[in-house]
Amino acid sequence: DFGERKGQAERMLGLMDVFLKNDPISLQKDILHHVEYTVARSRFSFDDFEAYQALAHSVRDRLIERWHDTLIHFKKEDPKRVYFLSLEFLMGRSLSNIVINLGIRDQFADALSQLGFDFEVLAEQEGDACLGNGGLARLSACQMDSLATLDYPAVGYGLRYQYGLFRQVIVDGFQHEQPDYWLNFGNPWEIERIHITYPVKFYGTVTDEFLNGEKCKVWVPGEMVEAVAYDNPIPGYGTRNTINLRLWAAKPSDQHDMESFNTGDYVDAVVNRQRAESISSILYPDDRSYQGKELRLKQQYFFVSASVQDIFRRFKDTHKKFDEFPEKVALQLNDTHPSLAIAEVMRVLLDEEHLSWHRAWDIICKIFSFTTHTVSPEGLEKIPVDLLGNLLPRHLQIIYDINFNFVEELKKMIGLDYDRLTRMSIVEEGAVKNIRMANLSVICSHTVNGVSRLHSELLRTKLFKDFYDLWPHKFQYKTNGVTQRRWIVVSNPSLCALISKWLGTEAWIRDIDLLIGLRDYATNAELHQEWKMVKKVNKIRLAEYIEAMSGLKVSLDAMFDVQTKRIHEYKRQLLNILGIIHRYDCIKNMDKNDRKKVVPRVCIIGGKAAPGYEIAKKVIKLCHAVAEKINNDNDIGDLLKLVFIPDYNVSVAEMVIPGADLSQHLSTAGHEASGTGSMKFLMNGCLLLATADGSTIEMVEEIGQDNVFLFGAKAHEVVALRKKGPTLKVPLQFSRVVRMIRDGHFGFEDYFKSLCDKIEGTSDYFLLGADFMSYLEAQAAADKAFVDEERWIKMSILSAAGSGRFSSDRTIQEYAENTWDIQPCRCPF
Ligand code: F55
Repeated sequence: DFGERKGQAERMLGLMDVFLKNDPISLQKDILHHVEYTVARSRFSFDDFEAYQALAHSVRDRLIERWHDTLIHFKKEDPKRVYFLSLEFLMGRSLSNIVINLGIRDQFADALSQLGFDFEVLAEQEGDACLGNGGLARLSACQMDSLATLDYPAVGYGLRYQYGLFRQVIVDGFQHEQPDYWLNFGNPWEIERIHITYPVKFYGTVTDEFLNGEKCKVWVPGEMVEAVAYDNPIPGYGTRNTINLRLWAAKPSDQHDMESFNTGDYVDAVVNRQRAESISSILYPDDRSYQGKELRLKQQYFFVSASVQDIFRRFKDTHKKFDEFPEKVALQLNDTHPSLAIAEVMRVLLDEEHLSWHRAWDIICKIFSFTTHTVSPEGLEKIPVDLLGNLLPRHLQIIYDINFNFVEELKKMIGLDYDRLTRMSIVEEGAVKNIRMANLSVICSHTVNGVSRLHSELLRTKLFKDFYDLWPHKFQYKTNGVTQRRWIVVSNPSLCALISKWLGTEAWIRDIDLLIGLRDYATNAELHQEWKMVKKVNKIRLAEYIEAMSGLKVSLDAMFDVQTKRIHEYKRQLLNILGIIHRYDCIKNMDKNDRKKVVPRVCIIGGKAAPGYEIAKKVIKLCHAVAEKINNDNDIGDLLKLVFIPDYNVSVAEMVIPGADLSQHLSTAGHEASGTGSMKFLMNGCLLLATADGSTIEMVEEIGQDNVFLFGAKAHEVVALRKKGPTLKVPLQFSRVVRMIRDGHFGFEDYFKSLCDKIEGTSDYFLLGADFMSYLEAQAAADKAFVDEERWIKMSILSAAGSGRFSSDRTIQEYAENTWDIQPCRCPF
């Protein structure tokens, strides 16, 4: 490899120790070295944040060793790789996760304590990387952890947004958004690769030209920007494998701009160049609707184009024939957001590699797989044809050609069923013509995955029924999962130690199926005692956070009842709040004796509303208004408290979830594609109060009906209930609590009017009224179980014991075997 520089290379290798050492002295030297030379602070004066930075750099050095070894190993073995394309990755903090996966947490903690530092305190200094909205983005992060741990040859691709998801600040109970300039404090977890750049083209025109007597298309772009790679190593647990998450940042292009410098004003030209950077500047905070914004489309193509160029470069390094492409490349589309990759690969094969349409299309059909994360037709992405044609003229042509061929084939198969042809076409006709990205993705992928069994059923019978009838073999599902490394080992160290003690091994951290072994001790008194202690420790941590944040003191004897997730009408945070008002009203109307029987509750709600989502924002305000009233009512005391936790993100979740006794998952059945928050709660021994929706159905199968508080209409009943609509009777209790809001019990009655109107009369689309009694019954059942402590703890143990199926390790293994057809490629130690 080194060729003429062999002698030099040997000398260099001789100068380096084989690997960095992990004994306390080496670690301490290393940390102090980084204090002085990387952070550039004096060894005698640095604060906790600077200590964190030095610590992070020492960890990074060790991470890089393994990352290099893995990349070299992959290069040597040249296995088929999966390229995971996602516009969002919600990584949260990295330090603890990385040292745990590298297996050097205790060594670092010891080394630090000898220096007078507490590892946990320094870890708290790290800010979250919030390059995503919600479940979809956190799922990508969990799946990267599993891909690395299971030794799969995988590469993640995404965008390096300068501004992550907005920070939620609450002022007078209202949500305000503030920018998250997360890179302000530096990012030790990324490696800037200034030499790995690709030009990305936009706008311009397409002309027909002749090349060697063949007609071909030439795209003359009107704008060019440069994509620069930032690599984020992702370490596996219990393996040397450390895979790469490559995020692209936009920089002005040097080649293209020379013209303007020669012709125009120098200062103007420089200022104009800065505009290029705006492509990767901001994450769109909306997790439901597509607004047809040009910048968003530019982001999608920017990251797709850079990733595809990178994939082709890697392939061409070692391969000549494109027919081998599908043996080496699997492209996974995380929702439709990266689906321009289909047109882009097609374009490169046709226009740059000069393959025939037939050969190129054959390759396309073998490499793409698509996972959708939505249930509703409105959730499917559409791009106005005008927008696409202007920004990416050649891609629009290719999409039209794909569609033309598809529709011709379809006619042969189903005849001239005009309605069906119209529904299945990639192009939606109408006042504004749109490209249906979901149809494009389904047509061009060999596999379409749902994220839970119910979701898959809905895809087959509703959303993609026409396609399912045509190609039943394409449709699969992989029930989502979450990584136990982050959601138990990192976030709940006491539970982690307890599980390892009772199972007699730490092997469950890689092999989640072992967790089921806890079932054997579900009634063991000694385990019960220890289990209780662990929950208490975590409740204390959460209570301290609540007090520090809001000044509210909460009782540790109360049931900690949590609902944390993005705010959405279908997730029904409003149902929770109405239930709380009902509880409050009941307590107010009780006599002293009855009050003694009330099970005390601390209700905790958290989550962000999309900035333009008015109703969701009103829910947040209502929560605060109700909390204000209840928490200051002396009649109520510790019997009921309501807390809104602001700025819910990954690191807040790591603290909230282990401290929860009960968690709520209230989506109207048939609306939550999967739900992954519930899995994190389950793993932490938190009981679920939930509708039969998304993955919950499968969770109930694992842990048994008796161990979940299920309520509400089932998915098939929801359809019937909606049809009944106006004739539906709502319970008096429901009307009463809504009336309390309308009457100004909590103030702001004018502001809340539209919220109340949304759930009364014929407009209660998400069926809060219809499910209300059933919800109250489930809540009463939870109260009853909670006072029977032994029963509660048993249910809690059985919840954690039964959570194994919901590890992303299982999900990823299923993808590898049934969708991507890839094998593990383990880096030797
Ligand atoms: C983000 C951007 C856009 Cl443009 C649209 C949607 C989103 C987004 O964040 N979606 C999302 O989080 N979907 C969720 O995916 C989870 C993982 O599969 C599911 O568990 C959850 O049910 C689903 O709502």
